[in-house]
Amino acid sequence: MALERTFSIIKPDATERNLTGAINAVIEKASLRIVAQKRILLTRAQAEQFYAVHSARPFFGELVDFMISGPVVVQVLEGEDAIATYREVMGATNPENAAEGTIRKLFAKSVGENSVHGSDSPEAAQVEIAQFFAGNEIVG
Ligand code: DAT
Ligand code: MG
Repeated sequence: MALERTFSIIKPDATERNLTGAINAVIEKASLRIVAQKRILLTRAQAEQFYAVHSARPFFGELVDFMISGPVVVQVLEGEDAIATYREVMGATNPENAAEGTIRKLFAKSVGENSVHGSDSPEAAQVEIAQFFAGNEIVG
């Protein structure tokens, strides 16, 4: 086991329903520490860059429109095996397939409006964290 950091986004469908605190409670209950957090509006360019890996997918336009439709909360989470732990806590991409007690089972509206993002690898975590946070904004 290793102390790791992962990148999280609380998405516009969740901020719109005032679920930031409820989602953070699930995160903290899973022993993940929120070591950086800010509420921002993504620009279209930021959202396109963030999801560039999905740019050829049919849902890309819809995804970018959704991600800039309202405020998001970007976060850095720290803990033992934080990347895998947070993916587990988030639940499956499609809330219909998400396990009981996961954030997406509890709160997601649909496969597109699914309340949270979490990095899927150490490489992605490093790139995603650096896109939104300077080193001195992260306090472990
Ligand atoms: P995850 O967010 O679980 O890592 P992903 O990386 O495959 O999932 O996709 C990124 C986001 O794209 C996902 O959170 C929501 C959107 N998305 C994925 N598949 C979709 C689909 N079939 N229809 C609409 N949006 C989709
Ligand atoms: Mg992903």
